[in-house]
Amino acid sequence: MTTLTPMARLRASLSAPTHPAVIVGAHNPVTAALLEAADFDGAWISSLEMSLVHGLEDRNLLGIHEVAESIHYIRAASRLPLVVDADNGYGSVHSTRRAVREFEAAGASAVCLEDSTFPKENSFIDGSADLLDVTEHQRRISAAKEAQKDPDFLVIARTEALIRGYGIAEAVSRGAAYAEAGADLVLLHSRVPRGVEALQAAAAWQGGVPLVTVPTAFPELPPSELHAAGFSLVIYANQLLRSSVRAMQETLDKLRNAQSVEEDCVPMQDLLKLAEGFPG
Ligand code: SPV
Ligand code: MG
Repeated sequence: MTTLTPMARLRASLSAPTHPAVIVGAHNPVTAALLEAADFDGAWISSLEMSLVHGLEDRNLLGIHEVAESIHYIRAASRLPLVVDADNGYGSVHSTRRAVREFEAAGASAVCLEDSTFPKENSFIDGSADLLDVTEHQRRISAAKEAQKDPDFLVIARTEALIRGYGIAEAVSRGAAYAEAGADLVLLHSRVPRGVEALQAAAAWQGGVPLVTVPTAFPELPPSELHAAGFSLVIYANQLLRSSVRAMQETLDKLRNAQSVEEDCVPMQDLLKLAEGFPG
């Protein structure tokens, strides 16, 4: 059994020579326990997934305390490294600082901070959210680094420059500015199909810190290929919620038609076994 802390494990998994660290969105303790059993490198606590399971849109509506409480329950059920999507730091340097303190205390191993204005919008919505001034996001990144307690805690700086149509040069220069401000990793988020833009941005990257990608729009590129293109961390942000919604819809259709769904369900014993790993 490993004796490394979740934070140290995450750091170690980022420097594997031939493959990236791969983490997956976990929106509750059950999904985190499944990820741990399946031997992933960590869980992504996604703002989209967490907003949806709280019955909210992904628009900065979740509060710091609500996210911290969710981290607390997930941490109690799992030793996985937890990378928390902290949106834009909830709107200010002060709220960023508080979020990092609360999230680390609740069990987070890393936070991701994006340069969107408040209120943010999900990256797959063509809305009115724009980019923060570079210097303001640099101040939030620095504040996050100052607020962390454990030296192994990681701060990922994310730019929405590609998402909002500002182009590769702007994304790369923003990423470099955030690395200068202290970010441990940089995420140049893109939703252009086949990873065309993400791969070009990675090829242009000279910011000196490792790159992160969220391949929602280019799922056909396997982690090995993304690693070869320069990405050290790959985040499958929402696949477990999306696949479980599909499974629930299919089960509901069958129940509505009085068909058996037993073959589609894990046995009751599997649920009870999962619960054995949770705090008593
Ligand atoms: C999330 O999972 O909340 C993310 C990734 O931030 S995205 O949905 O692409 O914005
Ligand atoms: Mg998000």
